[in-house]
Amino acid sequence: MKVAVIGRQNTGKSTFINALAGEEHMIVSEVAGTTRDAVDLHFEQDGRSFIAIDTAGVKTKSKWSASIEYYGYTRVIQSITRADVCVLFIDSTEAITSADKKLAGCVAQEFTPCVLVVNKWDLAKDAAATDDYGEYLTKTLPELDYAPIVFTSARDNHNTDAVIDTAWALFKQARERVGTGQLNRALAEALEGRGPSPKRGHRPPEFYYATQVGTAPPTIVLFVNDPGAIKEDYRRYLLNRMQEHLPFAEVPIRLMFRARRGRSEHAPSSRD
Ligand SMILES: Nc1nc2c(ncn2[C@@H]2O[C@H](COP(=O)(O)OP(=O)(O)OP(=O)(O)O)[C@@H](O)[C@H]2O)c(=O)[nH]1
Ligand SMILES: [Mg+2]
Repeated sequence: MKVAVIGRQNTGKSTFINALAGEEHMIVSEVAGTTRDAVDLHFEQDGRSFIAIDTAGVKTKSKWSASIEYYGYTRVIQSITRADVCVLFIDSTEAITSADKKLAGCVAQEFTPCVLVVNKWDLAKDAAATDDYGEYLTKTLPELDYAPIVFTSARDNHNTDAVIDTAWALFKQARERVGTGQLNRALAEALEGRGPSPKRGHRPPEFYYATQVGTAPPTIVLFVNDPGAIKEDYRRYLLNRMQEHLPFAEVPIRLMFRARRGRSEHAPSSRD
């Protein structure tokens, strides 16, 4: 398992990796921008081995530089695509900024499972309850609403193992396969709960059946009469129901719509 540790500058990413290692491998300092390049480190935990990638923190936008690369996103996106799971570090002593939101967007776009780590909790825990903070995160980073949240104090090595345990759970979850029976029961339930409304200029949507065609990310193909007829809000509704009813509650699902003729005209064959 490859884990990319990403986040804004100074959120405690290198401190976290040192805590895992039990040694000072990475340079840590209060100066923002301490880590300059992505560094891979190998770990063993409970007989399982994994690689953690320490990345350079991204900057919050400032007035005096217009260059996109200046903020460090391109290199972080490379680490995200290389990783099986992302660990997104949030500094609990500061408000969520546009840089955090942008990173969350990048992770969601790549379909990489993500652990949200609320770090420096030793400094914030007296001011906020974990439930309230969790709600705040879900509201400010809605694109990662499925991502589990872990509260840590990397400096004190508090709860750092829980981050890796959670990452392992997501790694496994993203590799689950569901049978066609279970999948189509979930689809039928979703359709029953709320039917799709027609889109202007298209025939009314009809759903035939669903099948899982891939893992990591779990990829589900829905065969329909007309993929263009499905509205974005209905796609999101289906995605949420799938997340609820399938063993993919905490990882992103890729949902694809494909056109095919109706059941009576063309029954699905085993080659599908
Ligand atoms: N109180 C407290 N301080 C922390 C915690 N974790 C990290 N720090 C401090 O935060 C500062 C930044 O830590 P780093 O680990 O260098 O942060 P980073 O995310 O690697 O920063 P860049 O490499 O610049 O992106 C250091 O002074 C750490 O000692 C924590 O859990 N609690
Ligand atoms: Mg660092």
